[in-house]
Amino acid sequence: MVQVVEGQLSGRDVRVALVVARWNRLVTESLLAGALDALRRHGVAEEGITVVWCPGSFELPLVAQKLARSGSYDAIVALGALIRGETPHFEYIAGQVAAGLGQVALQTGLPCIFGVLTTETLEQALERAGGKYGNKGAEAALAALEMVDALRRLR
Ligand code: DLZ
Repeated sequence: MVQVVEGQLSGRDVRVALVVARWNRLVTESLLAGALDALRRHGVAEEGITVVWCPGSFELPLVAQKLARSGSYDAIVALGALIRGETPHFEYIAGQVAAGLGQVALQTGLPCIFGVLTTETLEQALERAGGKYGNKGAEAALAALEMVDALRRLR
């Protein structure tokens, strides 16, 4: 018989750290609000949620690594907004952040979710932070819950 493993969206006994970039704060505050709402709706306890601010997206992987190594969390969600029009070396920074967060996940074995918007304009970012394209912060939080449950099932 085929064994199928798929994580469920349960926040029970889940501890999540959200690391949030302050750059483009108008956007990242909305991503954070969406993520918090999603975690609470799925049953994550208030004491199971930690929010850490950092200066910009470039700093997200280092903070995520520190949090992941602490042993205090089941998943890390990194939230940021990189906007090409305002960001020289946009591709370089975006690539570094994506690779860095991926490394944290592989090195620590913890889900480290990429909730970083990469858009051409501020308007496009806002559309994805509670606007017409939803809230990518909420989606990142749900991805974290699914991954925590999937990894628990694979133990
Ligand atoms: C410097 C910079 C620029 C130009 N643009 C952004 C951005 O669009 N989004 C973002 O999250 N951070 C930006 N930063 C800040 C860098 O990520 C980083 O915080 C600084 O270069 C300090 O290392």
